[in-house]
Amino acid sequence: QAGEAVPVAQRGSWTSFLKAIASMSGDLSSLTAPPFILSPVSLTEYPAYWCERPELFAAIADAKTSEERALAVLRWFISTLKGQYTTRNESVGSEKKPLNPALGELFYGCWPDKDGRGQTRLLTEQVSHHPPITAYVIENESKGVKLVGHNAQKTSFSTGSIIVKQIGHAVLTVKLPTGGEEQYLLTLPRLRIDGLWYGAPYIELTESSYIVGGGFVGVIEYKGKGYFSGKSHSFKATLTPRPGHGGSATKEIVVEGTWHQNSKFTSGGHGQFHDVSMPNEIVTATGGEAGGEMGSMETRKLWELVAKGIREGDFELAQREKSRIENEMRQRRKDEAASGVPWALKHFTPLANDSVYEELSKNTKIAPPTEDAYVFQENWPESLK
Ligand code: HCR
Repeated sequence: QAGEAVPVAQRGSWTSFLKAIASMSGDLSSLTAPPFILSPVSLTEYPAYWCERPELFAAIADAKTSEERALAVLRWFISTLKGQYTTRNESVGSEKKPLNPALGELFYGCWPDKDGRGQTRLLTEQVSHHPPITAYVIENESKGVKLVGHNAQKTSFSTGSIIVKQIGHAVLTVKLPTGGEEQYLLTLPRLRIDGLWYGAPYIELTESSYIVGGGFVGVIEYKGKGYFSGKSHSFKATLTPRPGHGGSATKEIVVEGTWHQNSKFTSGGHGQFHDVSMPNEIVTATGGEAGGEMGSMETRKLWELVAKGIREGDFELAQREKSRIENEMRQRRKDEAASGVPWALKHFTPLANDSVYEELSKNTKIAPPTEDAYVFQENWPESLK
């Protein structure tokens, strides 16, 4: 019998959903899940989690030395994790299954200027439907800080948990006050989704992710309850100087703590390192059409009625609208195949190999040696210029 968090009428379909997950691996985005676990938000909105502390993103540009900059990059990165991996639990009680984006789905938004930090803008495009791949760019132009990345997920099932391997990476480019720029390669942690049987899924991060650049190799190790500090959401980040790769630092820096709360230096520095007890700042969605209107492929327009159905508990409406959108997309793909003209992406150009990834991951434990990239075409909509 499935757990208490599952509405009685949906326990059968929850058990079937879990059995379907257990017997497949790869992409579970297209599996039909029971209504109680559906999120009204599409995965194309998730890149906004990278910038819910826009002042920390801007602060990367204000660092004076490469060591300060590497610490600012790490601080911003660690401070995004609470939003990326625990906000759904806090706001709606558990992790939910996001809407599976359509090819070409778009999301635009910004965090307006405040206290001289400058405006940060966000643009997301679903660059593949099968497998789902989301590409994004986040930029604070006035500060000269820009993040370009993409991500996909490969899921498997192990001893009652869903294991999510994140595929993809991001490159952060920072303009230096002295001219020139520094680039950082960011890889993504592995996720374990627990609490499935009870119908209250939650995430723990596992293994390691990397931040390489500015003369440092940063390794972030993630552990749950019973490791380092014995607490959930624990991490230990080590920044090791990389001679010959820029920067003059010689000492190793270590910070430890819990990524959804705070951390402190345990070597190479003193005091508190990060603290995310202050509320985060959610993105202001902006239409990408003339006058800031939303076009038909913009996520909140495309899924408007599905989201309304899920939010208001009208699952018939949600299901009917979801089927309508999926049928329209299927028809679009058939028409493209018949005409020989494939879907044209609006903002990104796919590239089979990323030279920045290849260069920065050399002589580290980052694998594989190369990855795809999605190159941003620098075509921000008028509303975000
Ligand atoms: C794994 C996940 C889809 C992917 C989501 C990602 C990895 C997307 C990129 C963001 O930067 C961070 C992020 C956060 C989410 O926690 C993660 C989702 C959690 C659940 C969802 C599965 C596809 C849905 C599984 C269904 C469960 C809830 C039963």
